Formats: sequence, C-alpha cells, structure tokens
Amino acid sequence: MPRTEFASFSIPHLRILDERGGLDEALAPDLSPPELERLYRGMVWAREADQRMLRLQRQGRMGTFSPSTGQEAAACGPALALGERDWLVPAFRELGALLMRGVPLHRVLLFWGGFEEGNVYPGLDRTLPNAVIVGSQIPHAAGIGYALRLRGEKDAAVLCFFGDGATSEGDFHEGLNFAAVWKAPVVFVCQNNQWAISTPLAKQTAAASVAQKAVAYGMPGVRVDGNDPLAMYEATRAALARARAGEGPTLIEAATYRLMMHTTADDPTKYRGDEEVKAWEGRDPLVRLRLYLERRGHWDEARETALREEVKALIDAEVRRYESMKEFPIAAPFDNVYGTPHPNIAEQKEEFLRALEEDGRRG
Ligand SMILES: Cc1ncc(C[n+]2csc(CCOP(=O)(O)OP(=O)(O)O)c2C)c(N)n1
Repeated sequence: MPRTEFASFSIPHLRILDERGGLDEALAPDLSPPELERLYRGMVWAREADQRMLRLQRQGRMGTFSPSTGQEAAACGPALALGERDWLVPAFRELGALLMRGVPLHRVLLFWGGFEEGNVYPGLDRTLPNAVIVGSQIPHAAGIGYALRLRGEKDAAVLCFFGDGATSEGDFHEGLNFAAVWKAPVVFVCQNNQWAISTPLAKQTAAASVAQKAVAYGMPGVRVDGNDPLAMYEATRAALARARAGEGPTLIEAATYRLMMHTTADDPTKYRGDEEVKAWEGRDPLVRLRLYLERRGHWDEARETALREEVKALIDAEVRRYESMKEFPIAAPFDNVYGTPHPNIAEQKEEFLRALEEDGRRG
C-alpha cells in the first residue's frame, strides 16, 4: 500500500496598498472617494482619541486603557465593510471600529473610567461592548452567527475581533470549530500585533501563521497585511459576503503591530527592543492611506489640518460629556447580566445593596 498525500494546504497573503501608498490595481477594492475618506477619518479619529486618552489616564482622569495606535487599519478596514444588519463583536483594542460603528467616544471613556454605562450603547443595535476576558467573545460570536442562521437572517453576519493571545485559549478553538461545523456566518479577525502583553508570538504558537489554524477547522484562512486598510477592507468584505451566502466562517489574520504599551499599566521597553518598534513605525497605516489619497488627488495639507481640528474638537466635546456624567445607578452591573431578570442575580444584587447600606451605617 503506497503512502499518499491525504491533504495539503497553502495560506494566501493579501496586500493591496504598499508602505509608500502604491496600489496593486488588480486587487484594488471598489471604494468611492467618500468611502475612502470615511476610512481615513476613522483611523485619524482613533489615533487622536488614543493620544487624548493617554493624557487623561496620566492625569488621573480616566482608568487604564489599551491603546490601538498602529492597529487602526486592522480595525477600521473591517469596520468599513460592515453593513447595518451585521454584528460587531470586539475584543478591547478596536477603538477605530467602535467609533466607525457609531459608538460615541464618551461611552468608551466611561468604560475605561470604570463605569458600567461604558458597556451600554444606547440606540445602537448589534454591537457588543469590549470583552476584556481574553477570547470570551469568540464563542459569543459563534453563537450569534448560529442564531442568525436559525432565524433565517440572510442579510446579516458577525465580525469578531481578538488578539493573537486569544488563539491560545480554549474559547478560540471551540468557537471556530462550532462556527465551521454549523456554517455560522462569522468573520473571525485575529489582530496579530505580535505580543500578548510581554509574550511574543513565537511563544504563543509554533505555527508559521495564525491564518493556517483555519485549515484544521475546515474554513478558509487568509493572512493579510494588517497595516494595509484596503487589504483589511477587501478581505473582510469578501468573507462577510461568503458568510451571508451561507458558506460559513473565515479566519483573517491581520499581521500588524501595537506601537504603544499593552495597557497604560505596563512598560513595553522591559520586554521588547527599540529597533523592532522603529521598524513598525515606518509601516504606519495612517501614513500609507494618506499618501494614497494624496496621490489620487483626494487629499492635501489643508484637508488634513481641517480633519485633525474637527476630530480634536469632537474629542473635546466627548471628554466634557464623559466628565460631566457623575450620577450612576450603583447596582447597574447586576441589571445588565441577562436580558431578562434572573433570581440568582436578583439575590446577589440585594446582598450587595444590603452590604453597602451596612457599610454606610458603620461609616
Ligand atoms: C482569560 C484571560 N486571561 C488573562 C487575561 C489577562 N490579559 C489581558 S490582555 C492579555 C493579553 C492578550 O493578548 P492578545 O490576545 O494578543 O491581545 P492584545 O492585548 O495584544 O490586543 C492578557 C493575558 C485576561 N484578561 N483574560
């Protein structure tokens, strides 16, 4: 009996816009100038908000947060591909995607300020709050996708983000396996920013790519230049179309880099070298898209200045709104655990309120 090859695979790599703003015409997505501007605006907005949040945190006006500087293309490109009926399931480093989706910045500030209200986006359907428990959102996304299928919602799919660290969690493997078996319409986007706090990718996986993990579950996997917003848009657009057509999930690996600290509570110089950071600074996704827009005659210095001023004013207003919100229902966290009342939670809430009252009496 001869030995034969049972299976073989290869992983495609997608890049459309290079570091100098040069375009691969054959692969270019069909985006209008206003759509391209929306994408660039989302990225600038996230970058400016990041810088402001860092100052707020350092001034003690906000809690710790997870900066997304350097990863704006990997979050905003996919967000541009989202339709209104699609679900957005973020991790905790997709500020640009949340803003493009319509989440007001003050809600994000409330979240990192430690307020329960930062988990609630009034009037905004189909957008989950940040998931800080690494990987916990992946089974949620698979479940939402399965529910969409059961309900026959053929115009909707799920976009789920997570980091490379999440791929070592059981939730990742269970979520992807479930989604593939049940053809749940989910697009899994792994933001491979090379580090999970101080753990480098080489200690996270022995595989050559995250994307190839898709093969084991029976879904397509693609590795994308995560600092290329057009490639991220195009890969997500195609995967969402596939999902809506009933063909099941896709895994997209966005090869990108976190330029700042993991959160404002750690010092990245303790675990990674300057040279690596410098190399990635030269691949800034904002510079890349701006160069491309300028080359096509859609952008210039005056428009850049106007956009930066507009975004900064908007952020000022949102910071004021965040800082003016002082009154919060103290037991709100208990009210948002389930969609409907639950006796165990009601009991815990009562116990919590009783303990508070006793503390108050004791002074
Ligand atoms: C289940 C769980 N384990 C550990 C942590 C602590 N923790 C927070 S973020 C993080 C690293 C996550 O890395 P990655 O998934 O690559 O995302 P990134 O922070 O790089 O965006 C860890 C270990 C957590 N929040 N949840």
